[in-house]
Amino acid sequence: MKIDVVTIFPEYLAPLQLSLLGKAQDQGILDINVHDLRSKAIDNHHAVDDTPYGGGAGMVMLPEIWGQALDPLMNQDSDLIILTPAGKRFDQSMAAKFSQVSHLVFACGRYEGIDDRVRMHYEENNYRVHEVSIGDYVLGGGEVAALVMIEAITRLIPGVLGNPQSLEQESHNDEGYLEYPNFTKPAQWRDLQVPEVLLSGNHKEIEKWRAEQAAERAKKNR
Ligand code: JD2
Repeated sequence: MKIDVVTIFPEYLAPLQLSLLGKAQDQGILDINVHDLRSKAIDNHHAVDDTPYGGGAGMVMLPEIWGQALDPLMNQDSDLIILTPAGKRFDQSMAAKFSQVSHLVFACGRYEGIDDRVRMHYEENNYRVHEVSIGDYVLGGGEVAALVMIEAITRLIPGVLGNPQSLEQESHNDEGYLEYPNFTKPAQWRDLQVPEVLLSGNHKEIEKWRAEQAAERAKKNR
């Protein structure tokens, strides 16, 4: 999978070169490139934003700068993801879908976001464009959201995650994650004993207990 990220803060995306993702890039499974939007700025003070038509607070990112940055990256194989608090909520099923595509381009805005004609232009020209939000809280920009999405998406690609068996287990429940409580050595820690059923070796009983615990947790927390 090829991933391009466009931002005025390329340093924010430094973690993409670390640990598991860095290794996947060395192995050629992933190819991640981060692009500095400001390198496309036109005027003398390299402005990337201007005041909003219609008035209101803050600044809006200039469409021409975004066009210059995105045009050379986009092709028929590309999915453009525009991060915005008003986007469709990112979840595990969206991560699974995006893990199947060949090229993702992340547009990370700042200020009050990107002139909406950028979205309109790439939609009009038949590109696949997705406005996405990672959750109902307001971030300062799209960079952290892109990091979250890239980690959730790329760990579903074979060879990126260290342990493929845990992916297989995840796919057995429809939310895509393990919801039962976990325990490891020692069998007693301080005053707390590991639940006896987990030491029993009775796999049928263990599976039943874990399903009950997962249901209880979901009821309490979700
Ligand atoms: C962003 C901002 C509009 C106020 C570009 C915030 C996001 N789950 C999420 N929360 N916030 C964002 C996000 C994404 C991109 C931008 N801002 C700041 N925009 C109103 C503040 C600018 C996601 N994904």
